[in-house]
Amino acid sequence: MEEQEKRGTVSGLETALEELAQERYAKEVEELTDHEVYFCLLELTKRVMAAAEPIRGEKKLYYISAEFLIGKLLSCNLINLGIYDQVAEILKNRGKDLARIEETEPEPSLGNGGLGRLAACFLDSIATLGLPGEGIGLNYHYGLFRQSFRDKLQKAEKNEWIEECSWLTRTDISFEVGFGKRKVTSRLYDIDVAGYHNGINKLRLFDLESLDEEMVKEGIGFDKEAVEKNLTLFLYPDDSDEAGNLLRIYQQYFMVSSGAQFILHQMKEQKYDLHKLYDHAVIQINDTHPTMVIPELIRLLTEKEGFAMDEAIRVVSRTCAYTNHTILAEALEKWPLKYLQKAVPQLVPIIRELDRRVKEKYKDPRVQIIDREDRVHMAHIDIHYGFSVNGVAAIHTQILKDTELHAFYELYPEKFNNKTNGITFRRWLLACNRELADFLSEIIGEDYKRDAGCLERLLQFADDQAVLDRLAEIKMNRKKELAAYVKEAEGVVLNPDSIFDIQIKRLHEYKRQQMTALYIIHKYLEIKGGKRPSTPLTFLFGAKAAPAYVIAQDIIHLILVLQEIINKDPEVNPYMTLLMVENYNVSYAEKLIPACDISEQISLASKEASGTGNMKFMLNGAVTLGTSDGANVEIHELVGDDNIYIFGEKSEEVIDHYRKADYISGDYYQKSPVIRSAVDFIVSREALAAGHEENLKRLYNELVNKDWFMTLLDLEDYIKTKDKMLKDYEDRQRWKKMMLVNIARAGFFSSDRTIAEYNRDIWRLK
Ligand code: 26V
Repeated sequence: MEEQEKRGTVSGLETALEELAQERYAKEVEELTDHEVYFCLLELTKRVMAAAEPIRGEKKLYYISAEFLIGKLLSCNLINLGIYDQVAEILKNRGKDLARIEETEPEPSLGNGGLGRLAACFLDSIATLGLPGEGIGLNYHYGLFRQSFRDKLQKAEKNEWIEECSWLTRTDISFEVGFGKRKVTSRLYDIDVAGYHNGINKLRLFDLESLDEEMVKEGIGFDKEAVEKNLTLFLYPDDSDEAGNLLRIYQQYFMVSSGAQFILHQMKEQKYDLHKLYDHAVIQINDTHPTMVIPELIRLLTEKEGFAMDEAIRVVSRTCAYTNHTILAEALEKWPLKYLQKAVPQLVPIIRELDRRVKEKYKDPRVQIIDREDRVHMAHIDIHYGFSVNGVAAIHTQILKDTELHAFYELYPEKFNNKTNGITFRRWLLACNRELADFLSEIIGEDYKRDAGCLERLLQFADDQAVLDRLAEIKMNRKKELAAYVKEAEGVVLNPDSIFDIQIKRLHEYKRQQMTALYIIHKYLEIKGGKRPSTPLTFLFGAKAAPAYVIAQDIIHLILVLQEIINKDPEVNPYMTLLMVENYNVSYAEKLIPACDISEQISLASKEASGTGNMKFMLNGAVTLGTSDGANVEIHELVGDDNIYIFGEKSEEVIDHYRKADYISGDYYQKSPVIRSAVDFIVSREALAAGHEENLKRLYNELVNKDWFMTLLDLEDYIKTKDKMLKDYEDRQRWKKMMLVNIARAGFFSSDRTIAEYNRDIWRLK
């Protein structure tokens, strides 16, 4: 700590910065461009972290995940190291603005959405709690694609994020990874993870030594067969064909084989007995993508360490734990055995042996690893050969136990547990809404930064006019800042006096962005008919869609068509604005969330395992409009009926509809004139004039004839509930109180709480 304080002195940092400016650019700090200052600060921060104490312990967690959506790192690292204010001050004295400098940092896009961002929040909390834990993943050079809109359609391009200076540090650790007869080399790169006023852990990212960036030609296209050159180019390449599927298996094996070898290497370095691996290592398997770590560890122990099969299985089973993040059937990985045979033939005998043992013990076909069609159910490997299975919100874990994984729950009730997700308050409050964080410190003290439960102290001020007004003022400031940014980035003017209604998340039918679009059409038709909202409305979307997901592309198209129609219409645009921001990512979320009034969390009940955006919005004083799904259920319990807007069918009813196959969207369409006119607008003359017939008709047909995620089922209730919410917004006093209660009750969703629970129930690190 003393050391940290010394490093933190203004003069120490100032001298170091001056020296770096000279070393790298032979310039004074004042003369540097913002991007050059960023490079100097990056180097400075890396040095501070390299000099700090690593977190140590007798037992270490390995959080293995195909995604770590870490976001920009500069400001969060400075905050966690306790030197943000000093650095900002030094820069200010030299005419530099830290916020502008942060803008020049490229964002690594090493994740798709919630699952990857959760892994990043967890790394922050693990280090903050002083627990020895490392992330293990892949260093994708182009990560998830960069999104742009052309002709009102999504275009995907590569996202180049690795610059000459980056947070990555190349190590001299490398491993051989074999795919049958082919062999490649994996190289380890590290990124330091600083805990909040605590020690340092590491994120370990493996990279393909023989990667060929030149392979990427148009957009995100590349030769999928050339595994020796392409493995760490992109995150989750398009898996709509066999080559894409095989590539995912290659990628996953590359990650787990490197990870397993690395873990055993670390254990041996410490001279630990591998027969007691579970006393020194716990491996948390983040969804099924890293499942092959189980057979791979068994292979390494039997082939290289002289273990008998029984013993290897016993040791590995006591070391690995599995987190389930979805019940969507199409997202549960099942690899055809013949693909595994082609990509990783060395694992097939082990997987067959694991399956044989299951079949010997249990006759129920639902729990077998290899099914009758010779598909390998990855989650089943995790459940049989891991010691813990957890869901990510109370309702999600309950559904796993009652339905999706019921047969497993009957076999192993003791393995099942819930760990409701959380978010790191460092990024999602201290960094993205400093003014709110400072105001909270002023009235309730700083304790909430270490113990998020202390936010409840805010409740004492529920009737304090000055506090309520100040919360509203801070919200207004964020809305103005967002409006300024959006004007610059997208060329669209937002009115900060309007209600900001925001839906930001991956595009998927189950999340039902199409339902918000139908509401917007409904409002548009009302305004055209002369019924104007008393407060103007701003609808903001951010969403990337998987390139091969056709209906998701159509939904984006519809939103962009509506955007043009609405924003161009002088009869409508004083009352309503619509914008889908380009390339929604973590950095954009950090601007959008603090500016939000209405947080849209409207997934079909039972389908969203947890959601974590819902927590970020709540923490920043937005009010949730949501279904009884995922963590919304727990938000509802915490804030009470008066401070949230819940609508729609409950999960039991939805699950029942699926079981009976009795939902017919056409009936809802026929029955309700409100629904019909909103849906019909999709293929109206106006919409077709602005958009493409093929996309719009396909979407229309999907909604009327299929609607697998039951949009029309909940649409009327959604309209009714949202209209009530808009009316309540007019009662400014009431709304400000709702903001306050939401912030005050958000403490439960700190990922520090989640990680403390993982440690208490699963990892037992100390
Ligand atoms: C994956 C796929 C793959 C292809 C087909 C469609 C599809 C749909 C969903 C997924 C999700 C995979 C797992 C995942 O990202 N789950 C998310 O995990 C978050 C962190 O626990 C949680 O908050 C989200 O509710 C959950 O969707």
